[in-house]
Amino acid sequence: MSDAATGAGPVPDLDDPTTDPSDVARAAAARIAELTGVERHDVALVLGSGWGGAADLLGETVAEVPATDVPGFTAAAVVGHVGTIRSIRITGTGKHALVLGSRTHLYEGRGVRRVVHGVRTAAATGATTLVLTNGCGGLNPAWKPGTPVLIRDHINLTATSPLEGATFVDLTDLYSARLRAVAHEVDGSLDEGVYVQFRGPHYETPAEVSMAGRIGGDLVGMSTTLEAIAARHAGLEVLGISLVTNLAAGISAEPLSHAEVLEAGRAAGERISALLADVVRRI
Ligand code: 8IG
Repeated sequence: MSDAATGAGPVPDLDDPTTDPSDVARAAAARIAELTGVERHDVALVLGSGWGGAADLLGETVAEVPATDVPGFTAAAVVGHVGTIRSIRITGTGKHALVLGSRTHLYEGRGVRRVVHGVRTAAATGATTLVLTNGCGGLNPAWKPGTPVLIRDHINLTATSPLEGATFVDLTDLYSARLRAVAHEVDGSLDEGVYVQFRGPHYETPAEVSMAGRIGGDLVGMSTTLEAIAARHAGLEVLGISLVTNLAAGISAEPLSHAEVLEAGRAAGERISALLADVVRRI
């Protein structure tokens, strides 16, 4: 086993093309085990815009570490995103959740490996389930800001992949039907939708939103699809939940603002926190 795989010795550089990103993920997982005292995690959650407080009801926080203390992670770049990694003992199950409070977005220009490093690290900590959350724009005018929507499938418009070389991964059932059923048991009123990832960081034009709808999309955002692909490659079962924080451009007459996004997250906080906690306890 290499030094990286045991957590001893120098960690290879994620940006070096000769580095295997899973070696860095293993080093990160070893460091998380060391810093949290939790040998193995069962489920991992990535908290996106509006979801920052949603892990608080999951259980008791065992440890919280700055993401920058863990190999391969970089500081959070977006206001409203939390740059910590938390280990939580899930109430009533004895399982452990790894909560990634920040994500690297493709639009930051740090490369796809950084975008999916958290997901690969989660898999290396032992997690078998991944919950991806995000804030996004909605195409359905019935989805008022603050509406959570389950991701049924995605369309990746980033023109890139987290997988390198001839890595042919089947994405037929990427967003687990089993986990969506669990979410429906918790809240029978949840709608489902197809999430379309654009690169960003600009929001879409109304014409692009119209296109997203015509090709089968219901939600538009700047994250999640690359992470979901990396998760499937790593063998994780994936649940995706979007918080519609704004109507997508052109769906409403109002212009989009990041302040609106943060406010919708605050207003929906209680409902989505309870939803997330109830779903995770049943996973
Ligand atoms: I929050 O309307 C949030 N993120 N692409 N479009 C895109 N990303 C988003 C949006 C949106 N709202």
